[in-house]
Amino acid sequence: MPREVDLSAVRPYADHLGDGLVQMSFTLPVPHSLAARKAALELAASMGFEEPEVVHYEELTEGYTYFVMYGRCVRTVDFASLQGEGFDIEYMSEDEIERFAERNLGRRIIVVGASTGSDTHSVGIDAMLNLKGYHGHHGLEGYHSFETHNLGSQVPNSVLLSKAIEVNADAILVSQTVTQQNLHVHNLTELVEMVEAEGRRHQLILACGGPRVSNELAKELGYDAGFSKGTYPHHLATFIVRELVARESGDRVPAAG
Ligand code: B12
Repeated sequence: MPREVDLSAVRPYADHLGDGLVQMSFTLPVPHSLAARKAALELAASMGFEEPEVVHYEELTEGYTYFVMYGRCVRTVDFASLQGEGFDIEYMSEDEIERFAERNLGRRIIVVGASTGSDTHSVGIDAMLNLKGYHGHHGLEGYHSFETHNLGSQVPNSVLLSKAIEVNADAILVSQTVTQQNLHVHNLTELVEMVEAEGRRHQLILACGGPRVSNELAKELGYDAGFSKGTYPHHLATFIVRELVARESGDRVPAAG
């Protein structure tokens, strides 16, 4: 019989429940040496890990050492208090999305997407929109219920918005990867301001994504939803079809996480 988990005091699991064992890896900008190994052990201890252990370390490049370590985490988190907060959404499968859209909208959903501003990272938006998709889940281009326009990377917000207006889009999708000097916040905010200035905010779904974008940040900046690492196209598609149907029927649905 598996032991019952105390959900009010959860800690990492490795060999047995509650052992707190964590594997971690990092690089220190110091030459590969015994002193480097000692430094990694001290650092892990000061992070709060008990019984830290270096299981592997090697020179990454001259003057840099890469470590793989184990440590015992003695802290816990109260998972019970985080449940029932509406964090988790039940996503539909691709087939379910197609049927839901067909039944409730009966038309194709037009989406326009890009990686905006000076950001050249296109893999995120391609993962969402292009046929080849991501991890075996093809992008919205492969859905019958979606018409997609992927403008690529380094797209000015003005160009993205013009395209959305030209094709009468239902949703604008933005990807932001570079966060240095809060560039993502600047780009994302500029687009919302432009959409609002054009008086189009109420007729467009605005969604953004990227490794450092969260649903909370997106909402703060005036978007309907934000998506981060681990997002698959059907997560985005579920959000869009539900949101559109809710808007068209005058109801509200919970936003995606
Ligand atoms: C590939 C890559 C590049 C390629 C990009 C090629 C391309 N065509 O995209 C090249 C070599 C061009 C590049 C350039 C640069 N890069 Co780069 N790059 C990467 C790298 C290795 C992988 C990024 C990636 O493709 N991830 C895979 C995709 C699938 O993940 P993702 O973007 O997170 O997308 C997922 C989610 O976030 C979400 N998502 C993303 N967008 C969207 C949008 C919507 C609407 C939705 C719903 C979901 C969603 O869904 C996706 C799937 O789950 C990362 C490091 C890393 N390992 O992550 C650095 C990294 C992103 N790059 C970085 C940097 C700094 C740069 C440069 C500035 C370097 C330089 N000094 O020149 C330049 C960028 C210049 C510019 N003007 O933008 C930094 C960013 C640091 C930061 N936080 O600001 C990183 C983190 C590397 C690092 N550790 O320093 N890079």
